[in-house]
Amino acid sequence: MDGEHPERKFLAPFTGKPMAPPPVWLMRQAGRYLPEYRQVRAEAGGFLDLCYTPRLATEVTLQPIRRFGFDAAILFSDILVVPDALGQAVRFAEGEGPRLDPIRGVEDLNRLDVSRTGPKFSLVWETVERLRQELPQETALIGFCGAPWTVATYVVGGRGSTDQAAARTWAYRDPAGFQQLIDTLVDASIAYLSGQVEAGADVLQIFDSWAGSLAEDQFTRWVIEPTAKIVMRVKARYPHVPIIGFPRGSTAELQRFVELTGVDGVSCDTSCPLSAMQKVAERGTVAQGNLDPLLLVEGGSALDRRVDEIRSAMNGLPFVFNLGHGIVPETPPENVGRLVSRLREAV
Ligand code: 1CP
Repeated sequence: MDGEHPERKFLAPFTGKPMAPPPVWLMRQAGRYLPEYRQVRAEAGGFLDLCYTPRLATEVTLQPIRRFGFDAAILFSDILVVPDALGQAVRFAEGEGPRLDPIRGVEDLNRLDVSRTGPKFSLVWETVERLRQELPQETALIGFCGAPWTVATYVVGGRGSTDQAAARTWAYRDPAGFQQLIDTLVDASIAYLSGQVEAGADVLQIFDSWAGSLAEDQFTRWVIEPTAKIVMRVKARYPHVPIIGFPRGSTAELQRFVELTGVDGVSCDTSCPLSAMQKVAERGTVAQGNLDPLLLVEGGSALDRRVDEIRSAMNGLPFVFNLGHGIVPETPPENVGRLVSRLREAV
């Protein structure tokens, strides 16, 4: 990876080289906090129309790169493109989260069909191709998907929830049936990620936003095992492409997650102690994180202080600076500029 694109500083920590200052990108770096995003979003109509229109999805991916010069761009898409492409129509109502007609048991699984995903996945792959042509050579491009568990919580619940109860109870009631759903999502995710690599993605991230709601045995079966399958099968085809996992809310399981999934990097949420990030990085896995997104809303000297603390705690270790979760819409864009300058000041 280093050999292929030495100019992409983002890739250095994945070859075991710590960087000072560390590379930086921010989850949800494209989005509603940027006025230029809101303008394109209005032009696109629906949110998924934006994801499926390569010209517009490319434009919103590039917006934060132009403004802030992040070391990596992340493809603009959504984790719910996978169920949508599988045949479970996803709607985004204005001012509300996603809505899907829930799949509640094995009898509904025939509504999902991996062989149907091509047309919609191709639109996302076309965005990746355009991005690789338009991005500066030194900017890495991150492709992504949702982890099967987190995507399943929306497939089964039909919407976001605080406790993921619908998916958790199906998994207890009928583990064999729930396994079929997870296997379908594993297969679709591998196809989706592979196409992104073929189209030019340098790095992949797997978002498991709801990993933290599971008991230990359930975490092993529904978070670790499916993620390990995806990592193994994608790496068999593309051994040079680093994969970052994001098992949000699972600090206590971080080391086990890293060892058993085979990820090259792990994104750490805001509540993860810096000592835990150091431990992971000392053992050779890239740690990514974990500034509180609300500190980016607040800004000022409190933001500067914490940026300095995280940077110095991770100095000399394989590390990528990021937030602990996505940028919130209330974030003043100038605070993002302040963070990036602060991080890149002479170390
Ligand atoms: O109105 C709008 O413009 C929609 C807001 C929005 C955006 C900007 C949604 C709806 N998705 C996205 C883009 C997005 N989603 C990206 C793009 C790249 C970037 O980071 O800049 C990524 C990586 C995601 C991933 C995503 N979508 C996750 C995992 C990460 C996380 O935030 O935990 C999840 C859980 C989703 C589902 C989703 N999509 C959108 C919303 C509002 C939600 C959350 C729904 C809920 O649980 O209530």
